[in-house]
Amino acid sequence: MRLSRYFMPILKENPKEAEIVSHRLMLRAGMIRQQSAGIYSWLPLGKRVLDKVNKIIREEQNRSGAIELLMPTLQSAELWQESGRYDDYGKEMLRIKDRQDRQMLYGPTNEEMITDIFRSYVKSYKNLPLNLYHIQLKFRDEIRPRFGVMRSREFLMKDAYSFDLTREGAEHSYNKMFAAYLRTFDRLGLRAIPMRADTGPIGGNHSHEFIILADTGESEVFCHKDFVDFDIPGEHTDFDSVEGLQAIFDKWTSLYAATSEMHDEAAFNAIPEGERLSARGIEVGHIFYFGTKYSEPMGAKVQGKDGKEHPVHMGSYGIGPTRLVPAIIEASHDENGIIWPASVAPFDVVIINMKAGDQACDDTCELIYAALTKAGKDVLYDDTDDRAGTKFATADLIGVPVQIIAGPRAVANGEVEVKDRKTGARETMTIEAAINRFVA
Ligand code: 5CA
Repeated sequence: MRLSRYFMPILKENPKEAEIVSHRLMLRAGMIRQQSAGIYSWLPLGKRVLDKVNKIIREEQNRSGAIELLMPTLQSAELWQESGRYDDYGKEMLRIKDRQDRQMLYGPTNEEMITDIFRSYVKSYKNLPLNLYHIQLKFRDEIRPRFGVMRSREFLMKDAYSFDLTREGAEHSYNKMFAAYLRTFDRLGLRAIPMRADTGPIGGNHSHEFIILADTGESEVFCHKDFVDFDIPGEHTDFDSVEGLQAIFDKWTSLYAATSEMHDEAAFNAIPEGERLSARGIEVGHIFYFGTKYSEPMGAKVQGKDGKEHPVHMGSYGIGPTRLVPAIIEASHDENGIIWPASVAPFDVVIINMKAGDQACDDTCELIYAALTKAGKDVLYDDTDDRAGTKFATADLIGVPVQIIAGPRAVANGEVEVKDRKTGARETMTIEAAINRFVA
């Protein structure tokens, strides 16, 4: 991508409305724009990161055996009357009437709709277990949308829904998502700790929130410090192994970890003082087991091995991709801007032409740009005629992991400078060596 032809509206001034660093940096880097309270557009740079986050989420959902579909944002009120949640949900739910005067709503979550899909097709235990997910916009009319896309009214959610014949089966499904979440957040460069959590309007009695420790987090959390160094399940984890997944779950729940709603002061104080971690955190995922709460009233039943009909045991599993982007920034930035983990960086590398219009600089940059693009890399080429200082500041702000800097002096020697955004380390090398770093 040539910056001269891209759309990346960088803000020079610090936006006044931004209270936390991720919000400030997302606005400054031209990643998002507020359209009305708590409702945002994702501008091209932000969209690139969001797509990479979603790709990792998808890969790990698929690896665990979940299957993707897509449900609509608008739902019929009738479905929610069946479960009894239409009246319970309160003002957070945006209610809409269509031209036929039918009551509709903008979905805040999809338990009812997925239960409707399930009951329409699945009749036998032989088709279980089943886990269906989608990545779709949700709307919750939060009283206090804040911190940009961290807590917005319209936001993206990956929500998965599992169906099993028995409670034991549902526990295995829960453990699959538990392990998939550990892997997902790790691949996003985050350390998320599963904590016992309150279930709120989703319901059920078995639930974990996945929390990233950050000073700007909205939740107060308490846990054992050792979680910070626990091993993440490997890519060859056997998701069909009941014992294997139970062992992962048991290990990751063996020490104290709870959000403030579930906090047990006495249990926490029983941990030796030096091993306690009392901090603030950002909830990036939340998983629930709620048994037959929806299947029973909505008639989602399957025939069991005994030939009788049984309401299915269900769980739901949410991740907030549009919250994850600012959460990653909260965890990874410095005074100059964002530092993206390579897995979600909007571009793999940025080429900075320090003297656009200078034949040697232009030729060198074009050569590198063509080679890296051909090698399948996402390359941003700053070919604008801005001052070098502005280009460096922009490259640091947008946080691309590697910068290749081509200035007249180095280029005259057939060289460029390669800068690591995270460490700031700079290395001068031949043009060929710079290319080979990515191609080899
Ligand atoms: N149906 C269940 C799980 S599928 C559910 O709705 N869970 S939830 O309410 O906990 O939301 C799941 C995830 O969505 C949260 O962990 C969070 O990452 C994200 N999320 C929730 N509310 C918001 C919001 N207002 N802004 C941004 N992300 C949000």
